[in-house]
Amino acid sequence: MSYLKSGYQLEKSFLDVSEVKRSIEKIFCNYCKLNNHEICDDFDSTLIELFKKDNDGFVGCAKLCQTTPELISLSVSPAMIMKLKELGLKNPVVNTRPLLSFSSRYTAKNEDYWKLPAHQDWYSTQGSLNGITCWMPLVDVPEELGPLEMCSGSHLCGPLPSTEDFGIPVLLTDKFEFLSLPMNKNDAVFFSNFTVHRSGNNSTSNRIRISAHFRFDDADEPIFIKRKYPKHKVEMRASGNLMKEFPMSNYLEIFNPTS
Ligand SMILES: O=C(O)CCC(=O)C(=O)O
Ligand SMILES: [Fe+2]
Repeated sequence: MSYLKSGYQLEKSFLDVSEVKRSIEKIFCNYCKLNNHEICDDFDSTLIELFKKDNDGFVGCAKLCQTTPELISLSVSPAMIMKLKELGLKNPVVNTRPLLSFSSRYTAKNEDYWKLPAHQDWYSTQGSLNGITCWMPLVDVPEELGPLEMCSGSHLCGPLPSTEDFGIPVLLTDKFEFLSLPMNKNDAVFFSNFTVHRSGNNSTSNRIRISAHFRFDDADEPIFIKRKYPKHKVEMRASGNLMKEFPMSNYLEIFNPTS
């Protein structure tokens, strides 16, 4: 079925994500080494242990992983831009910087962090009406890892009533049929901001479903232009000093390395 009819399109072997995965492993492993945290035989266990023992460290690493050149360059790669144009964005622009999700109940404080209920991305983007999300797993996602679940044709309903947390009321979701979409690393699924989707259930006890999410608008979409290109997501700077006891006396050492 075409993208316009189903509201999503799966692309097998779309882009190589191995460099992104490596950049993530490097950030977490360097952090663990420097802080004497255990590095386990497999990466997922290292993350689960870090989450348990040093939650702030886990969150810091996870956020930093979203800023690597490897990830950002995927989001603006020629193949990505070409695909967005093919799917109808005349003049693709980035809605939000790339996001990474580490989905597992063992690396989340509550369910909203790893298992999103049915929603449309529109409520978190609110850019152009033809806005598109590209979702790419960085690991193979078979059924037991909780693939993304999509509702074919749901984008044609337009914006549905939304609850505060961007979910849509259960009554409405009952009308939709969710289709589980197992994927492999390097695959990508592109979907309309109005396509209803939700997270599947990662039922494994020791595996993390790592995925990258890219969101785009179309600068040439006439209503987006008429709405004066509103920006929904605003990043705020925390006020004041982040660390009160920051050892400023060590500041010069970085310019005078001894090793
Ligand atoms: O990764 C998932 O399971 C869903 C993520 C999602 O839909 C979102 O961030 O909007
Ligand atoms: Fe979503």
